[in-house]
Formats: sequence, structure tokens, C-alpha cells
Amino acid sequence: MNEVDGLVSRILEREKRAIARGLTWVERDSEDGKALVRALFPLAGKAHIVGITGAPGVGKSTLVNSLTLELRRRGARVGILAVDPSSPFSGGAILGDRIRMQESVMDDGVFMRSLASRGHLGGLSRATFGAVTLMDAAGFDVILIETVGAGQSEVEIMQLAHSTMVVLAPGLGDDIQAIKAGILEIGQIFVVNKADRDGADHTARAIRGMLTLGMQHLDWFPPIVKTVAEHGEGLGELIGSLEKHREYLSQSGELALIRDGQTAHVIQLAMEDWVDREFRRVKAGAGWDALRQQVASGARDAAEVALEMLRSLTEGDNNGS
Ligand SMILES: Nc1nc2c(ncn2[C@@H]2O[C@H](COP(=O)(O)OP(=O)(O)O)[C@@H](O)[C@H]2O)c(=O)[nH]1
Ligand SMILES: [Mg+2]
Repeated sequence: MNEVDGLVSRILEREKRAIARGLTWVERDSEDGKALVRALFPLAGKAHIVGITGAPGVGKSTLVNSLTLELRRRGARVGILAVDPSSPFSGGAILGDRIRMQESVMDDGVFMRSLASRGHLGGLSRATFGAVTLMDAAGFDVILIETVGAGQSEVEIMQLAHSTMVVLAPGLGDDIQAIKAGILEIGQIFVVNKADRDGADHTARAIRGMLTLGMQHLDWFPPIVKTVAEHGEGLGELIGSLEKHREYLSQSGELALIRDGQTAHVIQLAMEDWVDREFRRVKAGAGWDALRQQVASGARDAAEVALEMLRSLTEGDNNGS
């Protein structure tokens, strides 16, 4: 048994150290990490993947924390990913989140990991996809993805989720911010957290007003749930909404479509990896200089050369593994 296969079976045994190790491979995007994700993908597809997004300070991490406790109480195993596209390092906020979450959720049914952007954003959404696949295969029933930051990065990462909750808080003008960030479109459930504060009803009404503009025709109309994450209030209703949305996805066939899309994604990633690897090999080989000069001088077309390279590669013994 090679190292990847060995890790796969330990992950399926739900061994925490194996899960941690696999996530590190995935985060580094090593060859082993890529192979691991490919091997685990067929074993994934059971978890409910839930995105949690919203402006900093609205209470996302607190909500993840109390949601996790409530889900645990109901017997679900919970995987948590805190994704930070804005920071190239594990910054203070994320570190604080990590500590706070670990305090309350330390049993075997919970696994928490932070993913920070190390380079380009594509790498981060890829790492998130791999991490979700791994946690799913490891038997976590619910996977919560909290993203920090806003805009396109968030949208990209949230496309991995089956159900995305947009969290807002009263009194921050967040309703307006949400529209600006284009966040309204990606939410299937809206959470007005800090409902212990003045203005929660106003915020809820503002969201409802914005949602009714052009959303009546949809089969799923996003519910708006008020919570006090700090005291665990409103979680029953929130979990109910999540379950309903999951049911809706399943009934409507959207869940199967999402899985189809993810399968296509896995194949595309494998193809890109293969091309990447082989291109590096060709560049290191004899004949590269001549080829490069032919293209530079216009003697040959770049696409024609690329096609010839691909053809010669598929004739070899390269099977992409
Ligand atoms: N009053 C009140 N404060 C809350 C509630 N939930 C979270 N907070 C506080 O809001 C602040 C930001 O919370 P955090 O979870 O870090 O927000 P995040 O940046 O969205 O992850 C913290 O000081 C929390 O204690 C709530 O329901 N009510
Ligand atoms: Mg947070």
C-alpha cells in the first residue's frame, strides 16, 4: 500500500491525525495532496456543505461555534473550515477564532481547520475544495465554511457550498453593504445575528424588501432567521432552515447537479495538473530550446506546437497518476 492509499483508509477510519495530515497535504497542494483528493472524491458527497459569509464583526465565528454545539447535541459530526482570502498569513483574527472555537468543541465529532491565502486566490478555493472533499469522505455530516473578506473571492469559495448563509447584524448598515458586495445573490438563508440589539427587526425587513425585488419567481425563497449567537438563541430555527434547504436541493434535483459540477471540476483539475506536470517535463528536456526559438521567430505557431506536444505525451506512458 502506498502512502496515499494508507492515508485514505485511515481517513475513512476517521482518525483525527490522519485527517489533519491529509488537510496539510491538501493545503500544500503537493502531488500526494492532489492524489488524495482524487482518491477521496468518490467517497464524498454525503455531507451537507454550509457556507457562512458576511461582513467582519457580525458574529460569524460565534455563530459557527454555537451552531456546532447545537449540531453536536443532535448527534451530527461537524467539520469546520475558516477560510481567509484576504490575508496571506494566519492573521490575528483567524487565530483568535481558532482558539475560541477549540475551547468549546473539542470532542471527536468536531474537526476545525483554518485555511489562509498563501498566494493566489485560485489556490485557496482549490484548497477549500480539497478540504471539503476530505472532511466529507471522513464522515462529517455537516461542513461549515466560514469566509472572511468580501467580493469575488467569497463568491468563488461559496460556490462550493450547498447552502450559503449570509449573516448580518443590526445597526451597521450591513443591508446596504450586502448589496454592494453582491452578497445578496449568493445567500439561500439570511441570518440577522445580534438580535438582542436594537434594530434587528428593521434589518430583517430591509433584507426582505430587497429579496422581494425579483425573487418571487424562485422555488426557494430565502428565509430570514434572527439569532443571538452569543447565547445560542434562534439556532433551532436556523438548523430547521438548513434542513429544509437541503431537502429542497434534493427534491429539485439541484443536489445532483451540484455533484455533477464537482465531478467535472475534479476531472478538470486532474487534467490541468497533468498538463502542468508534463509541460514542466518538456521544458526541462532536450529540444526545448529549438522549439521555443521556432515559436519566437514565427516559424511555428504556438498552438500547433502545443498540440504536437500533447499528442506526443498521450502516446507515451503518461496516465496522469
Ligand atoms: N450582542 C451580541 N454580540 C455578539 C453576538 N454574536 C457575536 N457577538 C459579538 O460580536 C463580536 C464579533 O463576533 P465574531 O464571531 O468574531 O464575528 P465575525 O467577525 O463575523 O466572525 C464578538 O465580540 C462577539 O462576542 C450576538 O448574538 N449578540
Ligand atoms: Mg470570524
